[in-house]
Amino acid sequence: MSDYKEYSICKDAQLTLKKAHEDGVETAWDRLKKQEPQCGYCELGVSCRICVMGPCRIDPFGEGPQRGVCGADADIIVARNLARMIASGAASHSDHGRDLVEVLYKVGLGKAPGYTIKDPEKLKRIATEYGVPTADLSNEEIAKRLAEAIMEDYGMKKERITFISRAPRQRIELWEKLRVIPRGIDRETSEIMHRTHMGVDNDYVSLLLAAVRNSLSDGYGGSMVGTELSDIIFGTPKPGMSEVNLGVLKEDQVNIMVHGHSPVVSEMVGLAVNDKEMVALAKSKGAAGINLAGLCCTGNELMMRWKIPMAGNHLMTELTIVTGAVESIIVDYQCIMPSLGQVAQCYHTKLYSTSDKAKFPFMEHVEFTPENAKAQAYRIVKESIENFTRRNKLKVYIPVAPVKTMSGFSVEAIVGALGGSLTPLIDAIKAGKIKGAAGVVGCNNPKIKQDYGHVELIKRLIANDILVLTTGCANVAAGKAGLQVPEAKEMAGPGLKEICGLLGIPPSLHVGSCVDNSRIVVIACALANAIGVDIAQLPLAAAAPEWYSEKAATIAFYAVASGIFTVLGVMPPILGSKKVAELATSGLNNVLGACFAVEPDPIKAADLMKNHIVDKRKKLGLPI
Ligand code: BF8
Ligand code: SF4
Repeated sequence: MSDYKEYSICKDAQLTLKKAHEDGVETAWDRLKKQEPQCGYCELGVSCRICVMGPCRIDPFGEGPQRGVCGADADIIVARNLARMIASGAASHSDHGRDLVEVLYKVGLGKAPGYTIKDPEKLKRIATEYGVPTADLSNEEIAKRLAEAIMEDYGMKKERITFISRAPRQRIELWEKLRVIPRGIDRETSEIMHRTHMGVDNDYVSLLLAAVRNSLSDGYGGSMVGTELSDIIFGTPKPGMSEVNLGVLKEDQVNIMVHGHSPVVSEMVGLAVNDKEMVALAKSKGAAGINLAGLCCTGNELMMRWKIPMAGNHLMTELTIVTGAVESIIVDYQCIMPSLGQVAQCYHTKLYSTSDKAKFPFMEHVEFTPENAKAQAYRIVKESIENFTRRNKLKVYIPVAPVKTMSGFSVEAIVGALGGSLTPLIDAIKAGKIKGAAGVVGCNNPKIKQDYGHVELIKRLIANDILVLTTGCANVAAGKAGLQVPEAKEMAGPGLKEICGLLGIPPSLHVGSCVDNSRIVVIACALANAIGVDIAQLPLAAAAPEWYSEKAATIAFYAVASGIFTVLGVMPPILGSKKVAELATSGLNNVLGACFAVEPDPIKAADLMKNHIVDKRKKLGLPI
């Protein structure tokens, strides 16, 4: 493939992939090819290696074995594997959230130099939600007490996690009936690992309900904690302009990238690169300055708050190094390909891991803690500046010019843009100017042409007057395609165009990183509460067109558990059990009022979502 158009719709990806191959660099696309054909048993979810009586597999054609050594059939094996997938996703987000709790706690103790409380008003609001007193207490004392209260949400002292109360009454009653209210953030993940051990839960329905509870412990627990505490510590995002794609790299500057998910590390790097002494040092080495840019969700966190430019999403991470223009990449955790260090061997780029729980081949480990983060950030920035002198100018290739994009749509910012309440949005939905809203979220996956799923889907949704909210790698796809600037209203249907024009907002809103899917949940809950209906009655839908990650599976699960119809662009490994597949794609409707669909074609996916929204509007008696 000489022009690489089969791999990605993005010019920067196509051109840099060509350079990667000229430079002899292997990428995720190449490795996927080497893996093909991938294991059919695993694709169907019918292989099990939970214990060492196995590994076992079920013959999907009914001729070979129908039970594992322990006696588990396809339904049990598929449900157990799926539940473990959800548990891993929930654990990832929730452990990320826990790191924010730790920072908040240490800020309260005065043991986290460099970190402060950037949004004291939100600190007080969330403290009140947790029943923590705020009157006559310093911000630090409130921070400490709030952190302690949230720590209890992680354990088993409570009957239910705190933020679950944000859901509408009808939904909570349904969850109570189904016994899926999370009792503790860690408890539910731990329980799934227990249930799926050989010889514990062997009923596929019971396993899936436990997985639902685990996913809710993420959506209304770990992720929501991650979002709310990040806002308190680093500031609640406000809308503003920035830039996106590989063109954000600067040929004449020291380029430092931050990659991963937690803003705890990258915020301190942001502090260091703006230090006058560091800038002077960069100039003394012949650079015009220091350019900080993001990758993946760490990039989303920085773009949301500080409008730091974004170099790319998941499948761009290796290609970023291939530009030859990057002095360092500082990673925290999640979605960081273990190949990055190998790619960097061909260039001068230095890679740093920063978390005790995330170490990688060919990366230098510089451990960050709340106590030492500021000092460590300065150390790495200094080394990155020194590394500028090692850059081989002949190898530098920045393939495109950057594209403008808008970011920063926290719930507070959306309510602010609407003039202080959700009423104007509700009125626009009732009048049919906005037909409904859709979350378009998730990853890249080399099995799908990069960003094609996101961009085509979003284009069709907005053309049908459906307001889009994006998170994670979907943001980058939408941003690069010019869908997240106010001018993109021209691509929207007439009603959405009018509203976007009045408010000066894009028809596709960047609401944050993947933990910030909790912002979408908060909006859905607030809309349902304001109208007095359940979330499942609202004209809402969600999609993860290019998902790859266990975290995305968990997000999709808590979306459906919240009552939001969700379309997946990649098939989850469930087809080996007709019962599990049937439950996920239709049976859940009778249980949770929402279900999944799997549709790789974004045009058909948009139709499914549009039809669902029309159906919900009809049932609410709204004009179509
Ligand atoms: O948490 S969208 S590839 S970077 S998992 Fe990862 Fe997927 Fe990107 Fe953000 Ni979310
Ligand atoms: Fe095989 Fe059962 Fe062990 Fe799974 S748990 S590997 S199906 S024996």
